[in-house]
Amino acid sequence: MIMSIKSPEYAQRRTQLMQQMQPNSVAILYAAPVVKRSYCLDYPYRPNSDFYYLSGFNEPEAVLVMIPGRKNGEFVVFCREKNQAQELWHGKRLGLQGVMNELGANEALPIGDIDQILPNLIAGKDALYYAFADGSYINAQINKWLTKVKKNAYAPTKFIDLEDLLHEMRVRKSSTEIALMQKAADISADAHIKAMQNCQVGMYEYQLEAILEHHFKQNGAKFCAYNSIVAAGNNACTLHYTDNNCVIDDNDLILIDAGCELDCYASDVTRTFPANGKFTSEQLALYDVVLQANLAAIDCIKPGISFDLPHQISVEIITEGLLELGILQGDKEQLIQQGAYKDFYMHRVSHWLGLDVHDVGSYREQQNHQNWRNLEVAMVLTIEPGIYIAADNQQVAPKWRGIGIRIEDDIVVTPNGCQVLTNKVPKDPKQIELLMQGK
Ligand SMILES: [Mn+2]
Repeated sequence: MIMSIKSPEYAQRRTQLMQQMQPNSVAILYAAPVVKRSYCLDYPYRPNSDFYYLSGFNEPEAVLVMIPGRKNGEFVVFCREKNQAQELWHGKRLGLQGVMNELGANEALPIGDIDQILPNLIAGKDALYYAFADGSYINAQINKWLTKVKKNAYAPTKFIDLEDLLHEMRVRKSSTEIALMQKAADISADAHIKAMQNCQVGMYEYQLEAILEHHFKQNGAKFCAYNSIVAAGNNACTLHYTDNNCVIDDNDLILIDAGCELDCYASDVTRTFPANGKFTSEQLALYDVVLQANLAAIDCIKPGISFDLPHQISVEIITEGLLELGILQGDKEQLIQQGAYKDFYMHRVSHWLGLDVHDVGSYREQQNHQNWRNLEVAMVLTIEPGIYIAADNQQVAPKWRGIGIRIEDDIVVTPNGCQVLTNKVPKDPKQIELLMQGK
């Protein structure tokens, strides 16, 4: 269930990009570098998301060049050549011929020749697109090529951030991407179910983590989309807790925020459940507030609403809930105005989801950056309200302390509303208790 490297969708994306580029321009995009982990060893390779989005190519030491209107072909790729010795140690490479055949490059050239050949491809162009965020290495490369071009030709004088165009394209997902994300969400949902079913008081958090990640890999998801958070008791109040090395106590709630990455597409799922299979009344009271916020925020999602609306709804429900439980005191509207909820709910309810877990793309209108943008069909976002009351919070009654709750789902905007990709894993407290009791 991965997208074939030969999928015509990659070429369609390149065409869509080139149609938006200025006349007489060229775009250059580098593959992600290999990153060293220690001494002789590297981190597992993960392609740059933009690079993968345009090519499906997952080798390092490669450069995509897109030149709209070029007679000899618009898509040129620099890549590693075939090399028997290197491939014996490190695995197969596509090589020049493979890049032509599989990737559909019009021309494939050895990466070692880029400094000689690339200046010819940018000579006489008006504008050069590249990813500004790629930083010092690409800046140095570009300066080197420009210096070379200027010796005997006209060099581009206009430099445009390639990410602006690409990231806007990535905000709306194709049906292939949505199908992939559904698959990733299904694997993650099943992993969360397994964690609930196999949780035992006295286990270490990392043992639950192992259950989740075993399921990811067992189902073809090689990587986690982000470092798994398995937080028992007060650890759940650390928003990005990843130590996962504590023993799970009897009355702990466990917050698991973990999702697999499938073919580079992320899922992002959080569930919170009682270690011993039964919520205490305090845990349940707070849980219900978060669940109502999650459900109401999802319920409002449809094309045309502001990206900010689900957040405002979650703020209102959480403030109201904290008021009812006596954790906040005062006038609801005033408390919302003052942001009193931020002591307990300090993050926003949503982010984009896609090739990156906090996916790229603006949250604001292009015309007016003051305004939140409106949701459109095929956008994918998370909904993840939470309440966190740390053990050392002296402002609230002791019975509420040491409880952290978040409930997070992945949502696709559809023409009539939305579709929840992560519905498979229960979030109703009764259903969670029944599941944990083996029913
Ligand atoms: Mn998230």
